Amino acid sequence: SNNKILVELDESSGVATMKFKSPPVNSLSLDFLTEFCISLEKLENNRACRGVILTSAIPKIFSSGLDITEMCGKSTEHYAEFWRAVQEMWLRVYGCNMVMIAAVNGSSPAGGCLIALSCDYRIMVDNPKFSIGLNETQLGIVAPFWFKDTFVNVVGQRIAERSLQLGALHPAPEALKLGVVDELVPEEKLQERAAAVMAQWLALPDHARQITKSMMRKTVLDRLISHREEDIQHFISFTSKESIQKSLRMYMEMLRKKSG
Ligand code: CO8
Repeated sequence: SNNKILVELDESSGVATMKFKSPPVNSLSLDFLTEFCISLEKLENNRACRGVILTSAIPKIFSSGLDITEMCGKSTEHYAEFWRAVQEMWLRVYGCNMVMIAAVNGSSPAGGCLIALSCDYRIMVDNPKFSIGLNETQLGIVAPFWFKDTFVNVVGQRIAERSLQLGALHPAPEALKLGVVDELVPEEKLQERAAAVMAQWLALPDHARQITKSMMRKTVLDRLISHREEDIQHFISFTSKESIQKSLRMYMEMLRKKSG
């Protein structure tokens, strides 16, 4: 069903909000990713829209990252289709001409963190119960090079190197200290603050800001664009390994036990 992402465009300010609403945890399933890309593309093609705020309609969770069930016990064709959709999501957000602001109102592991890192600015709710980070190693998997590149471009080599190896999920105050997010605000101030930051960014002439953004991000975008098929093949062979399947199953089991 086409209702995992609620889109609202305020034509007077030129600002759209995309709210993730895919219970229970906004995991990035193939359906979610497909709808996300279509929604973003529509906004890109709408001249009335100049900026997008990404946030969640689900309390306490921004996004739980890639839907692990899409990576478990599926066919090679399915893995290829899924991974292409993950790549597409990143290429669209990281390469987006519009101003993208993440209003992170809950936990944001792995793929959820990647979405936030791909925006121009991150505001997170000031609650130490919410954490954000690329925790792939904790699942026994490896963050792809373009996840790593995006992370390095936000926090720098040293912090990324340590955080990625440890698969660290940083509670909001620590995420601020490390530069994973740009600021923390009380939950009830989040939308207002996101709108205020957006207004600052939109005060610049679009063309100069867009060319500058593209100049900063082009190398990293091109690295995936020119190795896209290889990256898909790599994902398929990695994910198909029995040892990786076992790690993912054990991790899902651990999540179920924790909640049950
Ligand atoms: N995918 C699928 N199902 C999930 C996911 C997920 N990512 N996360 C949670 N769920 C399921 C749980 O299994 C649970 O199911 P059930 O109700 O059947 O038990 C349900 O959602 C609710 O989860 P919780 O009870 O855990 O909900 P909480 O509110 O207690 O916690 C969290 C929410 C914090 C989001 C928690 O669920 C969590 O930590 N989830 C795991 C997040 C995670 O580690 N994601 C990593 C995904 S991997 C990724 O994004 C990048 C992979 C790159 C691949 C590279 C390969 C080459």
